Amino acid sequence: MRMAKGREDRGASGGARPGMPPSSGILDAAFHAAYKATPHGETRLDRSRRRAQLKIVRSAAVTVRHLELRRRTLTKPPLTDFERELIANRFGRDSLERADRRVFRAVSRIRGLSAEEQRILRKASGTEQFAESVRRFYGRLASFVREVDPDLRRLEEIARFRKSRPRLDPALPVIAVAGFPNVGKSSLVARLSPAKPKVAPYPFTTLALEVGHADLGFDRLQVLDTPGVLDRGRAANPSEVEAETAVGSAATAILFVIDPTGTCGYPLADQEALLERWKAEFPSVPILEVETKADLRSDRSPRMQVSATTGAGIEELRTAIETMLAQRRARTPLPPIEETVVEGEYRSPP
Ligand SMILES: Nc1nc2c(ncn2[C@@H]2O[C@H](COP(=O)(O)OP(=O)(O)OP(=O)(O)O)[C@@H](O)[C@H]2O)c(=O)[nH]1
Ligand SMILES: [Mg+2]
Repeated sequence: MRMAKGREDRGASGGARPGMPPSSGILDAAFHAAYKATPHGETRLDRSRRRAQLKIVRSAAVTVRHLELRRRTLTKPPLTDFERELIANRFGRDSLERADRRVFRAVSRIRGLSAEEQRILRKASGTEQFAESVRRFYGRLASFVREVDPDLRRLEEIARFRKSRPRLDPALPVIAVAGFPNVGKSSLVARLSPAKPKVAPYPFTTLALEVGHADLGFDRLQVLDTPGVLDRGRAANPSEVEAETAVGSAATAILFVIDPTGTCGYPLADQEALLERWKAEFPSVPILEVETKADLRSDRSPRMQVSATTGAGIEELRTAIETMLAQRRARTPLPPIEETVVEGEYRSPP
């Protein structure tokens, strides 16, 4: 077992280099801490036994600390139900829980192994036995940690994904701006909030959720820009799945954006079909239907019409959103106070 000397930069990542398996950084840090053990003792034999004990205790402690740190990135702050749903839909149901369970099991096994080897060391009587104990422990420790490499990678991946998605405040309403690709959703989000999402004349410009905050009368509102959805069931790409998750799990209301001009590249009938499906699938979520790109057409429509380009109809749209949220608030009984604030449950975004 090689032990790295003199490398001090072993932070939370366990000194991992890009491309290396997570276990190699963790084990590197663990063996380095063990190497630095300087024992006290009356006799040479005492010191030798103590050195072996310290190597085992320290390498176990450092490994456990690193493994626990990886698990903690997903519990601090605690995952919201919406984040859980997003993760389940992106990485597979139970995939986070499975990885976490396996790393937790590795931690328990390492703790057990360390205690067992300490017992053996107490009874051992010669330097050869001490060295054998340490060798055996290092070998098992390394194999336990390597075994969970895929799980550590998965936890890292999920933590990165979580960090890159907006953290929604559960106390504030969320309006999900959704619909087919290229219809002008992001352009509307930019009109309704200070957010500056990317706008471009092709589908799938928005690939991930983004949030902007807006003040509407008494309401502070989270305006959620979502990727376009083509309504093709199982063939949906991860961005479409993300948009549907937001619509189904995060939205207080949906602002369904329709482009009737055809400039988005998708027929009106397909957009209407998606709208009908969502109405059926999410019957408790109010849907506000809006036709956009009004500057490109002159015909009338029973739906509200707006233009993100000229700003026409935007004030009316704000009022409609405000009215819808006020109606919803009037219908929703306030939860008991002790359920509304859970200490440490949520930290506002900076
Ligand atoms: N003329 C006109 N063009 C608009 C309007 N709103 C958006 N567009 C244009 O439509 C194209 C798509 O706009 P986006 O806001 O990126 O559309 P999106 O729905 O967010 O697109 P995806 O993120 O790809 O799903 C861009 O070229 C916009 O400039 C509008 O009201 N009038
Ligand atoms: Mg967009």
